[in-house]
Amino acid sequence: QTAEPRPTAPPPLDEIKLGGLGASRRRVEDNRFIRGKGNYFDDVVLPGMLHMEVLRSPMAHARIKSIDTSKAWEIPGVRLVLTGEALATRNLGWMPTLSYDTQAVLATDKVRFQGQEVAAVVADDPYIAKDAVTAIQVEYEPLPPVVNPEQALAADAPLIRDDKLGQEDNVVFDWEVGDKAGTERAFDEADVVSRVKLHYPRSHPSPLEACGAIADFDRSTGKLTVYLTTQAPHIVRAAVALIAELPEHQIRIISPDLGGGFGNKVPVYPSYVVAILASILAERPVKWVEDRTGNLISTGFGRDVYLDGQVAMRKDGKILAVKMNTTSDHGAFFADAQPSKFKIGLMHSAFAAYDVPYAHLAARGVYTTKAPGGVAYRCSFRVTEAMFFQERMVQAAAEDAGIDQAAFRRLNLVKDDDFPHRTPYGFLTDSGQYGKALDLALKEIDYEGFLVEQAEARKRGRLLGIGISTMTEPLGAGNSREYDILGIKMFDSAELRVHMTGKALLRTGAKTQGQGHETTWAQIVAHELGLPADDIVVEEGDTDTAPFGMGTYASRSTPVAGAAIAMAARKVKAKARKIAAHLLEVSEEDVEWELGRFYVRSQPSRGVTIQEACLAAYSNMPDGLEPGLEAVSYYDPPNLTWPFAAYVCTVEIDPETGVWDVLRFVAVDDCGVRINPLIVEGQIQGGLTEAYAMASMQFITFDADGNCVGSNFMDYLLPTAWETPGWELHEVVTPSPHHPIGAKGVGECATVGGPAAFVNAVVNALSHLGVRNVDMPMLPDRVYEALSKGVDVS
Ligand code: MCN
Ligand code: CUM
Repeated sequence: QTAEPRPTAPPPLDEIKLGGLGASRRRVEDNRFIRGKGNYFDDVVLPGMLHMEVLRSPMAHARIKSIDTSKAWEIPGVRLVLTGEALATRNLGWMPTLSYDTQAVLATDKVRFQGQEVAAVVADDPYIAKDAVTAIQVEYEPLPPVVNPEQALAADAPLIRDDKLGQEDNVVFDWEVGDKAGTERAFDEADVVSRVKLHYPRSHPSPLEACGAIADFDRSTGKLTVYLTTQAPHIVRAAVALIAELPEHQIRIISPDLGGGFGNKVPVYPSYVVAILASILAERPVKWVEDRTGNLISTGFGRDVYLDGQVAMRKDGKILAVKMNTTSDHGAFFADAQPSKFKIGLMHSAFAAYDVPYAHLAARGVYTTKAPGGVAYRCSFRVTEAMFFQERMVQAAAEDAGIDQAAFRRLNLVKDDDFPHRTPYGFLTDSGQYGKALDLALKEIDYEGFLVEQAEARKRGRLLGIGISTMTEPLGAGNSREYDILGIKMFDSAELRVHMTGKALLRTGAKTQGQGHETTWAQIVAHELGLPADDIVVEEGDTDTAPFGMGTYASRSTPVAGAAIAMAARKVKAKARKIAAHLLEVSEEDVEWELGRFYVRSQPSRGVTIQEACLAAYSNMPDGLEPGLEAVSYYDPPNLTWPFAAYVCTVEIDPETGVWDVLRFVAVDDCGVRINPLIVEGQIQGGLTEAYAMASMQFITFDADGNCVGSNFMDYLLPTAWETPGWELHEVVTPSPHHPIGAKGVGECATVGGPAAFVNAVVNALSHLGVRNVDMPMLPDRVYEALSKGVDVS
């Protein structure tokens, strides 16, 4: 059949009604989540499945003298007891980390942090496995613990990584970037130099669902299937292929619904590897479920970085240069998941929003007897630390120069006509309207009015403070020139299959953990093709079906996979256009497009809908054109996307107790074009809540013996609706010039930019008392000490 003219052209489709760009579409995945119908790895039950439990070290640092497993073997129902020694005979005692270090799978020589995996039991049920683990007898010879960089770098510090040939101290790396000579010159010429020393404490991503795996090796087919809590299934497949020396096509990693990730599910954990080996040995499926304490003491930490930061200025407040010296505590193994090229992640994205001519960063990483990790909890490869340090340095600099914080930022922020802007450490930012966002935030909070109120309040002994945080951050690694993990380039992918009825299946190399990809990805297709979003189903996380991708972290999904989706949809549209030309009996050049419909340029009433073109792809294709309507796109972004945020917070501190309350928090976010405003706001609210958590109550700390304090949710606090302030959200939209739909990432912005707003506010409330810093978490006793003695508290 061919297309008959209609009397008049149909009315244009309403993109919002279709669920396209800008539609606050309700999250489709919530249909199953709120009904308890989610499919988490713990819901998977395989025939003959065995259960694994891991024995963890009670000591932070100790030599293993012996491990006696005989009592565990005697317990009925025990199938396997594994130690590092048993693994070592298969060359699996150690595994590579994502940062080119090595990590013990099960400890053989020494334990190097409390909670380290020492042995594992596989049994008929989880209770037997737990009992049997306690029957394993390990004889330890204690060694001195090392719980911070100062101890690690002391002359008489014990050598933690004595397993590594040529390692003579506890230094992981020394890395520097920037123009050292230029920076020194600028400091020499400066009128004012401001200096702060800060610590960004260790935090934990604490998703509601901890980690786990079900490994299922089928000897008859040689295929290994692993249900795994991972944000990056294809990276795990590559790692397993490397570690277990299995061929890639025989490995299938399935990441089902995840109960939150927040970076916790990026690393490859020893217990994953042990579960896989156990399944190969037992020839049965083996399941490992991490308990809460195991998760809190041993997996995927973030932060733990010290800064000595300096800003050189002219006396009018213009920044001339910055110097940053960081020391990061990586625990016993350098296991950060981050681009290989950059030893301290993207710390050098600091000051990207400011016009700073010279900068130099010297970063030192050290080993301690603490759990590894390093990049997690909405960190975007240490951008969290970079922006926190930057915004704390900026506030101190404004104070030291005697200039109002808002005016100081206005003076130094990059101007609208200055894009693309080369940052002091060499990135190129894409777009922004920083002044507009800052002004909106200040207007909404009534900045001038608050300053008057604050001055009045001070006279009566009330402590009011206002804190600002303005930042742009790099989201969307990578471009393949600069970004790789273990040599695998950081691009991403989408595969779009359009069925004959105009319904479609979309798969990507990303992996949602709660961000709502099933909802938002369909909206991109709806925007590109005019198909209703409800007609598009989204699948992620199965390496046997999803196109190869690097997974979801560093808020890279929208910038990279999201771009791939638009490009795949455009390929589909290009083919549909050929089919439409055939149906309309005109040449392709005469075919025009409006949302959801092709029509003849000279006769707009003659057209075919996208659905009609889809049907024809299977039933009436032109000669010489392949049937079907599918496309795959691998997208290698030309640049990162650079969203901007201006956060302003007001607080009141109780001078009697040090308890501080957030009075108001205004957030202006510019993440370019918003695919789904409702989801974006949810991401910002969640991110601000995490920022508030770190600023007010969370840190993973260690006692002098290296015991992890914070092994449960009584000690490691999660803010509830009771403590969490109300967030006042506003937007500015500056599209990314290089992203196909102008979108920038947003998932981590609020956690990256948020903390400094709280700390700046508390410090501002105390500045007239001589206080320049209170380290996070700003627990009441710390704040009280600062205000009662007029001192910095770290
Ligand atoms: N979005 C949008 N318009 C934009 C940008 C984003 O509508 N301009 C939508 C996206 O389509 C997506 C969501 O917002 O549904 C987040 O997108 P993006 O910023 O691309 O971030 P990712 O999808 O890559 O998510 C990763 C990011 C990270 S790194 C952490 S950590 C984190 C976070 O997301 N973990 C989360 N948010 C989380 N939210 C939940 N619920 N659970 C987690 O584990
Ligand atoms: Cu660094 S936490 Mo997120 O990038 O998965």
